[in-house]
Amino acid sequence: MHQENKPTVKNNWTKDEVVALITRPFNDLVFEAQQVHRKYFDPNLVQLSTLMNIKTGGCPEDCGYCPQSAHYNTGVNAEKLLQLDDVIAQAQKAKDKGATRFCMGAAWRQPKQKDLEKVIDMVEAVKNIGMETCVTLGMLKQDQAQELKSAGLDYYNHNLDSSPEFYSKVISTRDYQERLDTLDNVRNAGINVCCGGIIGMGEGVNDRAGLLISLANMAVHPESVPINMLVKVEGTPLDEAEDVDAIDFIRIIASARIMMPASYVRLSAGRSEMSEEMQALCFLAGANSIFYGEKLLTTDNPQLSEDHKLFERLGIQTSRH
Ligand code: SAM
Ligand code: DTB
Ligand code: SF4
Repeated sequence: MHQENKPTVKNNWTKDEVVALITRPFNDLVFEAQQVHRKYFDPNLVQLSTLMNIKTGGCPEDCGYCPQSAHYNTGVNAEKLLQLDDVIAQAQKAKDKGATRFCMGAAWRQPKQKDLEKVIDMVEAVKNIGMETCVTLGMLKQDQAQELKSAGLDYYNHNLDSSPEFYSKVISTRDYQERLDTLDNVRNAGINVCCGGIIGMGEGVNDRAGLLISLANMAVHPESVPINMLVKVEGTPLDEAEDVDAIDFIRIIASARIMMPASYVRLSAGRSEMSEEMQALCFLAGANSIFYGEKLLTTDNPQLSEDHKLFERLGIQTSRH
């Protein structure tokens, strides 16, 4: 980031303002997003994060999009927390392939103390091989966040997923405020916040605006903002959700970039279902990070060779260690 361009953090966005932003003429919206992007970032540089599911399935929460919820029959079976050696081997592989951050996900409502200690060992080991670390373990208490910080954790991912109003249509076992509380605990511990949402759950433009407002009106913007396009998984309540219009999705990327100018905006789940042209427009609209690796948590992501081919066609470089 260019040091001379300190971001002016606007955190009083109104619904009307953001709906107007999202629905501006597409060319005006994307042009402004790209201008903002260039003030804070190299426009031809994308950061690569690799995901690993360290604890699969059997989750007690009922998130309507999630293949790992125990409430739905999706063919994903519950497994135990992985062993440290497996995690180190995968992280080393990810580093060798060019990822700079390793993100470990667990299908938990919240971590038990005994499990947290094992995750802490993983964080320390991944840091030792010279990668940035991120974990997503569900709700976190203040002292647990502090422990992760002491272990050297760089980022904690915890998504708001949608607007406060739409959220309860998708999840009943945890409320919006509990998510905000976890995010406060992460922020207070001095860990970078990774927080975003999902587009394509049947929400309208007001809900998309509501999600962006919840993110951008935080006192400090999340350093990393994953924008996921719903991956429809058979057996989940959202399996039959209507497809997201590609242009509408790109509008959300552009709006996120304008509203959180100095944050990394990650083009997250759903890339396997996107054309290369759609991804290119997302990068033009200000996305500057992706999940890199053949798998997300349980679903498919593009092959590394496909990503490299696309980056080459676009003249995009990836962040170095
Ligand atoms: N269990 C933890 C939690 O929910 O806080 C961490 C893992 S959870 C799988 C992380 C995020 O993945 C969710 O908040 C959601 O935004 C995203 N996600 C899960 N299933 C998805 C799907 N089918 N399509 C797109 N995003 C999804
Ligand atoms: C995020 O926002 N997206 C990632 C990560 N954070 C943990 C997860 C996407 C999961 C997609 C469905 C799956 O593979 O199970
Ligand atoms: Fe559990 Fe996270 Fe999936 Fe919700 S999104 S069911 S909390 S793994």
